[in-house]
Amino acid sequence: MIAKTEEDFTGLKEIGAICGNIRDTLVQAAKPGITTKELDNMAGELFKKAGAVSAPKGEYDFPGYTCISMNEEVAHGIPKKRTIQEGDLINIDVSGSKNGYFADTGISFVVGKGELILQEICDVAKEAFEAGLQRAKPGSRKSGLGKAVHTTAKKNDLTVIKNLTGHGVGRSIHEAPENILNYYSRRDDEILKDGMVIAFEPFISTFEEEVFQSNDGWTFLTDESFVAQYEHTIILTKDGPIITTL
Ligand code: M1C
Ligand code: CO
Ligand code: CO
Repeated sequence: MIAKTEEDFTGLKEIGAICGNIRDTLVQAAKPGITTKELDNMAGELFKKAGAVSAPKGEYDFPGYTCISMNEEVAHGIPKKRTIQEGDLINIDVSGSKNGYFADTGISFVVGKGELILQEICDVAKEAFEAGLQRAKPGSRKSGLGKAVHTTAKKNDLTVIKNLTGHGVGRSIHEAPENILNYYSRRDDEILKDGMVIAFEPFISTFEEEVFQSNDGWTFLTDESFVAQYEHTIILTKDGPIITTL
């Protein structure tokens, strides 16, 4: 969407704060011994308390309030009776709506002490987000974000996932502009607009560049790589970006 009115900004910030808080609460609770289903139930309670609705459930009938992915799972992981252990790579992705406004945020992290490379991909995903954010300005090309993500990955001897993308958000969970890529494409000539709301979500990988879909119909998996994501909802304005999900 293009945010224009005071009401737009207030509504987007409200659901942004709700999703950001749920994300942080689940990250804090993701300790060895807890299952991803237990984490997801906490999110369900928090959505309800906030008068908000989970986007995966509300929009797609996804079997969970949030997407929680572990190790070989990259995205759209289904919360289940799988116990978290020290050293696991976890991704928690929280998206929801309230009063017709949507937000989307996610983070990958390592539980306790894990392999160094896992922490590294998480750090580089955040670094890639920050590099793209510098280019997230009205009047600039959308492709600049992907360029920044890919450059950051290559600088760190890592790769990007080419078949997962960021997207517009605001009045629904996935809307125009489509396909905010993790790499530069010359064909992508879209210009970012003042007030445009996007979910920017770089995916950084140890070496593979594509994920594939599990036969559960939801989960995106890797073969031999590990992948990290970092996502926020951003309102682009000429006075600088507003991150609603901090
Ligand atoms: C690139 C994996 C896809 N919040 C989720 C997302 C995922 N992005 O947009 O960040 C969507 C959740 C819907 C099941
Ligand atoms: Co998301
Ligand atoms: Co998203």
